[in-house]
Amino acid sequence: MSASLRTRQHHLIQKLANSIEEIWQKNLDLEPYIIPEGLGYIEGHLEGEKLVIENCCYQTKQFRKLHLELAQVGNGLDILHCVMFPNPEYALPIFGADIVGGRGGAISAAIADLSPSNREKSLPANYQQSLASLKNVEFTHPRALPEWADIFSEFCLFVRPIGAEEEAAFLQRVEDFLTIHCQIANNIEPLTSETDVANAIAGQQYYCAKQQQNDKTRRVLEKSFGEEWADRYMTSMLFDSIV
Ligand code: BLA
Repeated sequence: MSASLRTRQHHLIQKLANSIEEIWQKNLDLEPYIIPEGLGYIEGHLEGEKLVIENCCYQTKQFRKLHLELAQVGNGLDILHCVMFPNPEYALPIFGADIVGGRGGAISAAIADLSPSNREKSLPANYQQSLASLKNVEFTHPRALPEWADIFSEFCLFVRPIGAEEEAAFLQRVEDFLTIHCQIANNIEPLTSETDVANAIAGQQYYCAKQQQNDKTRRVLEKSFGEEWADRYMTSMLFDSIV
């Protein structure tokens, strides 16, 4: 990904973007992913402020889409969005992270999770064990999930990190999630039953349908690109489920 936008963003976003790419490069056999025409680098400014979006995607045997997106509204609102969609032939959860940094340098929302991607909404036992063994970290400002967000696991971290120490603790936790995820993904056998694959597809469809209900994301996109474009972007680039 070009360094232009990244170097202008909140330092926690820069650090997490660098970490995500490093962990991917180190642990996965990355292959190119064709981003839909015109959606790699995007600028919009319908009402008021300019929105710039940079997308970087890969795929691997176990992941149908690894997506890292950086966005900036005007000069102040910085956004990192990352999702790792598994290939449904592998019973892997969905890694997702979102950081929203407001004007004045504070992060208002930092969320990361390994979310179940099956109809039963359960994480595989090896994930439960690895995640439960991570050191417990306390944040002074935990945030409550909105109503649509029943897709996240019990290990979901959703906070407003205050100060350098909490920002570092958030970064560390996301790095731990990613490392655990890549290690398990590298050693997993594909599913053999069509029913299990169908279940994994349904799980991803449910996850995407819920994420598409995030009005805060939708509104930011609508303001710069209009309703129709925002809807298409949310359903075809951010949360494209398998049909
Ligand atoms: C919140 N997401 C937000 C907010 C904004 C965006 C402005 C509100 C911040 C706040 O409440 O402090 C905006 N996020 C964006 C935009 C993009 C983006 C414009 O990714 C992309 C261009 N969102 C995700 C992923 C997760 C996620 C992968 O994209 C989780 C894994 C979660 N974002 C998420 C949640 C909220 C949020 C749960 C809080 C929503 C709320 O409180 O209503």
